[in-house]
Amino acid sequence: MARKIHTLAGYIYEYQRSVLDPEAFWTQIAETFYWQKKWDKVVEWEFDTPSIKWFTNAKLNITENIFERYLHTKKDKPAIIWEPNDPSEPNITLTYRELYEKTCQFANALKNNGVGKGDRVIIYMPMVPEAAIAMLACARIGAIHSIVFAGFSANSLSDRINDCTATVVLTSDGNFRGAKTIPVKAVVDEALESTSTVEKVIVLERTKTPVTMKPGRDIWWHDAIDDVSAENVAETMDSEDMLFILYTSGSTGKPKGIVHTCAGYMVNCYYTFKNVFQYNDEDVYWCTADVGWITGHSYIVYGPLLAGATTVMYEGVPTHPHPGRFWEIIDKLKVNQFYTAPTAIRALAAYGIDPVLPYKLDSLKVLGTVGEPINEEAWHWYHDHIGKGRCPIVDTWWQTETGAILISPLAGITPTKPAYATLPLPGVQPIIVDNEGNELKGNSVEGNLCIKYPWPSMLRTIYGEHERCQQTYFSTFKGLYFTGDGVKRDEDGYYRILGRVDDVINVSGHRMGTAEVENAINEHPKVMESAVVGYPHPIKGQGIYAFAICDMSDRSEENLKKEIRVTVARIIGPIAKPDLIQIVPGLPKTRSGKIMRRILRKIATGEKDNFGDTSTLLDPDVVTKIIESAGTAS
Ligand code: 7RM
Repeated sequence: MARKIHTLAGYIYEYQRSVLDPEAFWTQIAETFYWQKKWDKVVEWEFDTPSIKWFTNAKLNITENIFERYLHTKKDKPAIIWEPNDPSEPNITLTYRELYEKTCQFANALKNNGVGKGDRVIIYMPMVPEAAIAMLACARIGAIHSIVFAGFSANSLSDRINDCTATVVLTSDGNFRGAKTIPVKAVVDEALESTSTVEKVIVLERTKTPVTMKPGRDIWWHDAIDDVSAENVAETMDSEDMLFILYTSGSTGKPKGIVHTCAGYMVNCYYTFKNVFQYNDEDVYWCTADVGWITGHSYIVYGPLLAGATTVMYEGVPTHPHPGRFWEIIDKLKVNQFYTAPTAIRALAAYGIDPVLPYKLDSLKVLGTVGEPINEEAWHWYHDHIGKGRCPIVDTWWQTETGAILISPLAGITPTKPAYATLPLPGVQPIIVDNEGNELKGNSVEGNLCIKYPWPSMLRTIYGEHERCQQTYFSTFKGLYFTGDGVKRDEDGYYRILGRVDDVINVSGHRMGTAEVENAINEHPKVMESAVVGYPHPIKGQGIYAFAICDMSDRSEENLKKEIRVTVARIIGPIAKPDLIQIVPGLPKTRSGKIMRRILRKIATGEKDNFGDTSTLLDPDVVTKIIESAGTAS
């Protein structure tokens, strides 16, 4: 297997080599793939505009690097093991051959329904094998998939459909999530009332929830594939053709359509998967993310399948029907690598170790975390009670924008340190700068995390908004990619991610823009103005704290807060509902009208003094009033 690192010395050697000669380093990895035509140049880039191209003029199809590449040797190997929400329903295994045939068949079905290369296809589906099949089928024919997490509201869905002018939506009748059945087709119907580009909706039958099918527009998945051939010749893609768009929240109201392209994403996903998790051919690997997030794209579907791995896909939630469900699945499927989020670890740790005790967990070799900083307590609980002290924890730092893991231990090879993402992977050149953009050299420094050299799976643009891409990531610090994260490099040179330094809140590993939540709150007719900040939350990592100026004349406070939450769930989705709402008489503003979030963040954390310089405030009294009524937040 290509470029798999086996020793610490090997890591150090590869890292140095990757910095001294990045092109030679990435060439050697890329050469193990199947290319219809090889590249002219490895990388062409400049960060000012920005313009980033990897493997220029090469031709490929990512699905040929999953299927045609492995069918000879792995056709009967499980590609996906799907575990249903309800433990009494049988699980499903798809071998590489079966997944290949289903992908080709659905690719043909998409074509029959008018989808062609470059068309945008929205996937709004539960965690079922068909979600992966949908992604792969799009990639097969060169259609650009954009997955919208099925917990998002009709309004969020229609915004995304409109932004990328999608012509097809793939969905299901309903989704099983724990004890709930969510009627997702109805959400799609509502969303499509405010869109004009969608011609076809393909609906998978999953829950048998009654749905209305609009003639001419809506078709059942099983009808779409009925009698359709399972043979399909992969579309020829240019390295820089778009593979997918994935929307993520930013510091302004409108989500950004992060664009990833074919070749670089493929090479980088594969390389990081192999090395970080140290996957071996017989292993069973499980990432608990949802395919609606980047982690699901890169480390449930593309990374593992490009490595010929067996990847587990779980439909349900960690605590249903009991808080030992994850551990039960690990024993049942003999999972070797387990990758989850700190918020899930904290939520399960809150039940104590009783739900863990019935399970052996002896198949586990590697544990991983992603999505937010992990606190030391959760790290130790995971290490001791799940890994039984035997399994290295890879704390993987990366972003929707980076496409693949950038900073992380290599399991069992490089050292780990609780709460540290530790060291950059080969090919990754982090740099820490102060707020003026001066590089902070050496160890024991803290500042803004930037990357100074491109890596293959980095974002290329924001869909339809290249200027915004430049502004958001490449203008804060000239010549550098700015991550939006604060970071510390300790005395040993290890990186510890400190969290966002911009107006983004990380709730249970999901990024929420404060402006986006404020806009949603302000939709309530009784809200005049609001300001949203993050605050430390024992399970979610960060919770959402909303300060709102409201007309209270005809509502009880309790009812108004309820209504605000319903409004936010309707506009964005339940994940964006504020944990705490405080009705306030005013907001701390500067004379120029800017809300001083710094002060609100302190109040939300429970501080009563040390607000620093408040002399620039329009009305310093308002701070006192907010502090006095902080106890009413609920
Ligand atoms: C993969 C993913 C990205 C943001 C990122 C960080 C935070 C992610 C870690 C982390 C500390 C980690 N993509 N983050 N991983 N913080 N340690 N290991 O989560 O686009 O949804 O979020 O998440 O703030 O900028 S994401």
